[in-house]
Amino acid sequence: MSKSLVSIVMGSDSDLEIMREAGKTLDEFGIAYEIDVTSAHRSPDRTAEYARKAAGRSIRVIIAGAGGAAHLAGVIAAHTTLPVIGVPIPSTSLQGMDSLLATVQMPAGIPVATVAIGKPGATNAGILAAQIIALADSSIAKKLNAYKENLARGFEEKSRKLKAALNP
Ligand code: RP5
Repeated sequence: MSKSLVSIVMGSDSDLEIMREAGKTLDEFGIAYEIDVTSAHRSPDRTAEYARKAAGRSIRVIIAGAGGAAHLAGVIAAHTTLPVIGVPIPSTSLQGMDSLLATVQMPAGIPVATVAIGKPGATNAGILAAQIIALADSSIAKKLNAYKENLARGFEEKSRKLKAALNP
């Protein structure tokens, strides 16, 4: 089994359904990843250790998802120089606006690349992680080009169907 290049981590097991989308995306590019749960607030020592040791375990990018007062991505970024992508999870009555702001509003010096709330964000986190890894891996770069071409082909098909439906 190849070593994990991406770590997908989340603040609660209740975040898994959304964070699985990041894993599915990495699967499409054939990038090995690990998944774990750790909390900035409920297991702070474990979270710090997880972040400190990630680079030594072959990890190149960390994707961190959390809801509510979502400090997980920021705390992880404080303990590593690896790129950290934050996924805001809509898990409270504020529907992710709370976690979006908590994740994105990092102070200067500790960046977290914040993506959209929920599943689209988790998907994009997977793509962004692949793009970072592709900088030093031409086989992943080729797969990213194919992915974009496939997206565009899908719209040619949508356009053809729409025109056929409007002008039968
Ligand atoms: C956050 O609180 C987690 O990331 C999750 O989105 C939210 C609720 O967690 P649970 O109460 O479901 O464990 O820390």
